[in-house]
Amino acid sequence: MRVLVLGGDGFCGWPTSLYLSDRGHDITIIDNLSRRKIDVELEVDSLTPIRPISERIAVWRQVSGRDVGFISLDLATEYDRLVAVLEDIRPEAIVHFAEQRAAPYSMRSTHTKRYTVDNNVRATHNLLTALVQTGLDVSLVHLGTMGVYGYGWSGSAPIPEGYLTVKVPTPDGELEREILHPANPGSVYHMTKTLDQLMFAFYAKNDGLRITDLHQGIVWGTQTDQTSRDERLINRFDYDGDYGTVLNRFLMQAAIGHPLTVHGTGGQTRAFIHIRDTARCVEIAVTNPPEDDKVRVLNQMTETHRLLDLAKMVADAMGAEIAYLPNPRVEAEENELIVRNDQFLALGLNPTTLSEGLLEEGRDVAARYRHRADPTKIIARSVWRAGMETADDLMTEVPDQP
Ligand code: NAD
Ligand code: USQ
Repeated sequence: MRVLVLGGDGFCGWPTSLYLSDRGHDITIIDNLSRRKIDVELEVDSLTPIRPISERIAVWRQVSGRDVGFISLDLATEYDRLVAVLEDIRPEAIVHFAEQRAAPYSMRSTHTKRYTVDNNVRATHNLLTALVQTGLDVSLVHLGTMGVYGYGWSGSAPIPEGYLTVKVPTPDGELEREILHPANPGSVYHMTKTLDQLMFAFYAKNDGLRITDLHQGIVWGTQTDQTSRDERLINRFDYDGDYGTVLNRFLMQAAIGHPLTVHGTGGQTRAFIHIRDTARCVEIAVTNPPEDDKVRVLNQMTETHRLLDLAKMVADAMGAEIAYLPNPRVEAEENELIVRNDQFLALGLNPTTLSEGLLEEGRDVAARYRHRADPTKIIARSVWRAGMETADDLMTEVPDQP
């Protein structure tokens, strides 16, 4: 298939682009390289030495014999160019990864809140109107998040895949209705993903666009079979307090002898997926588009874990200590999380789990590049609790230990 990968230079987009290319799809990446620019702004760098996009693509051609196209384009601000690119390439499928994706960065300041909403909402809406304007018959696959459901809202009831059946009282009894699961975002970033959902529902209903929204859990791991073929293809590894996600942060922290930074008691339960499964799931979604004008929602996660259990697992395996830090976020201290992912399993996903030795892969990557780490960037400095402005305000609190 001819596939456009929007955000194809990022942590999920790069390995997915190579995976799809390796599987015989014809890939063009669109990216404005904003993620690399934010690293410059935050004065941090990927733990792994990622190469410029042109070099990445040239090396992939050398090792695979396959071409991947690249177009530098800002989806949020370059609408006419987007339409021209769509008309030129005439993709059969589009994978949309191109949003500002860090919750802490989105809560860092008034500027980053506004940037995250402007960038994400405009990027998604521009894409939808461009698809309507060009009239292309495309299957759109968007990377959403498990965080649209929020945590703890439904207690121990399993989280369904996107929709909930509710009973509405009527004068004569009650009616059953299927609604989008109530949105319960925990950050401005997560809020943009809930707005994306509404835009998808509207354009699917009104214009018949074929859309799949993947509600993805926290991605961990670094390498895939494709990115490990040459060091110059290596994927990015974020460890800083804004962009580093929890499990990769724990692996990196253990590798450099930093205590594992558990927020609060570590009673938060979250959904996880390995980067290899991200790429597999995207291909499954691209090749199985919805058949009608209802947005197809799939929960893209393979397992759930309590953060403290993860920290203990990493601490035991690597000899690290655990630090219980005051939580900079506004979130439930503890929650249960049971998630349905029946659709991906039925479509053939064979999940990669934490117990399959992949923790060692993460540990090896973290250990190999630990000399590149800047320990001053580890503690989360974005504080979104009312009355607290900096991480220093937060450090005056002594959290309860479990
Ligand atoms: P990332 O920041 O590494 O990659 C996003 C890419 O999109 C970057 O290369 C960036 O330059 C590009 N981009 C952003 N705005 C753009 C714009 N306006 N125009 C063009 N390009 C733009 O993020 P990631 O971790 O690869 O996440 C990709 C997607 O998956 C995001 O939408 C994110 O919300 C979702 N997701 C990620 C995770 C995770 O754990 N990383 C989990 C669930 C969902
Ligand atoms: N946490 C710690 N210690 C840390 C970092 C995080 O205890 O050092 C905690 C956080 O307080 C939170 C949990 O770990 O309770 C998850 O944090 P995270 O930064 O790993 O993940 P999150 O902010 O939820 O965002 C990430 C991606 C985002 C994606 C989301 C999927 O950055 O793009 O949408 O995971 S989900 O969480 O399922 O919504």
